[in-house]
Amino acid sequence: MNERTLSIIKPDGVRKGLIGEVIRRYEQEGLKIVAMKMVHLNKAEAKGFYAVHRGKPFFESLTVFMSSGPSVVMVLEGEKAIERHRQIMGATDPQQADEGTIRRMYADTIEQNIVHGSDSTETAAFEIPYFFSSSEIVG
Ligand code: IDP
Ligand code: MG
Repeated sequence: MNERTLSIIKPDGVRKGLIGEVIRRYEQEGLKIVAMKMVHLNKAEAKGFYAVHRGKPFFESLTVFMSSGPSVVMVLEGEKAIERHRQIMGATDPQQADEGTIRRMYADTIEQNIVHGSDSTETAAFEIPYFFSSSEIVG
């Protein structure tokens, strides 16, 4: 099934100069970029995006981190794009992530793990319009 998923290169990925690396990986893997922009989330926007995690012990720290600098947000499109992107990203904790995944290669901690990816069609349906209107998505 052709799907769309939301990717975020988180503030740590931007600070480490990994925008190009991550985008190159998506292009190599055949995930088509159909929308892209830079954003600097404020705290309220970070809380809204991660509302599903409200109440968890890491929520406060996560939203401070996500609002600590600019991010790159993208919509990726392709066959099984949600699952394929999750595989390319690797597990949430970089120490648990498979060899060759973005998080294993570049992430320092379970919190500062370089990339975000929608985990289901339902999540993608919330996350994509959180950043993009339909006219900002090409194709
Ligand atoms: P995911 O990004 O792999 O889907 P989620 O469980 O949805 O992982 O968590 C969202 C984000 O919250 C993670 O990417 C990471 O930045 C942060 N996070 C998740 N679990 C922890 C934790 O145990 N400690 C600190 N931060 C965490
Ligand atoms: Mg998640």
